[in-house]
Amino acid sequence: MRLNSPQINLIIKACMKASRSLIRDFGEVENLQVSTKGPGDFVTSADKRTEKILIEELKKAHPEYGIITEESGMINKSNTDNRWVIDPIDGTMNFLNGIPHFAISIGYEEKGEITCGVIFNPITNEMFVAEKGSGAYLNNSRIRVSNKKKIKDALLVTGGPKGASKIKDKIFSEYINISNNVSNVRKFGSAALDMAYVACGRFDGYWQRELNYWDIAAGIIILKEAGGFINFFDEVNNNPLKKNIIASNSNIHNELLDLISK
Ligand code: 2AM
Ligand code: CA
Repeated sequence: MRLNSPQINLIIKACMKASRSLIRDFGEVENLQVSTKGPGDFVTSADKRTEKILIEELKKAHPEYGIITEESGMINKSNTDNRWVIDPIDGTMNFLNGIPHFAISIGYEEKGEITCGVIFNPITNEMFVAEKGSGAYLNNSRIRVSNKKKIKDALLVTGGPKGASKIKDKIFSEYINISNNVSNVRKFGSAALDMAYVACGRFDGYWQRELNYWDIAAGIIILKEAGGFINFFDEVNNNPLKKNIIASNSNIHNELLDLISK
């Protein structure tokens, strides 16, 4: 793998450190699964623990960098030139249910642009990594988006709506409409891994509304470096941290965009 920016090395190191406790916590969740109390609170603390380790590690190298995270919000808010964008456990619901499909996702943003990122599933040991101009990798192998030409043959992935969504009907009708025009649709429960799976050609495309920036920050650069196209649609109330996204190979991108009911 020919990625060597200091930032990518820092992210990988932080991920490896945090994943050790995350793997232990996941083992514990599997035990709690069968207990009457259930793993609910435990998962919240696993999320916080993971985030704390990631922040500590990244801060050691750059105490001045801004950080956007799911649990702690903004750190060093005034530094918008250099920012880490962290999701300690993307796919929380999977984690909570003992399903080994979740990931640590960390992107690095320079002057508003994500320039490198890592998505790491510590259970399957799959690490997706990319750096601007250097390609995208799964572990040590270069990855590329699929070459599927027609949307009718495409296997897509999506997520949502979340429980509190106010646009459930719209999301469901969009789902029906898109399903009727593609080969099939999957719902795996981790936006970060959905993006990574498009980047390595397992899925041909992905769309989802009502995401948070940290769900997809690392995915943006991994997908772009794998030759994928990304589009943000229906900007959410001018809130830059809320995202509706389409991500796919280049061939089906415009057709997929047309199927979204804007
Ligand atoms: P999370 O696991 O970190 O919560 C599931 O469709 C995907 O959407 C996951 O990546 C999940 O991230 C993300 N998501 C963002 N906000 C969500 C919410 N309020 N409820 C459920 N999933 C959410
Ligand atoms: Ca998330």
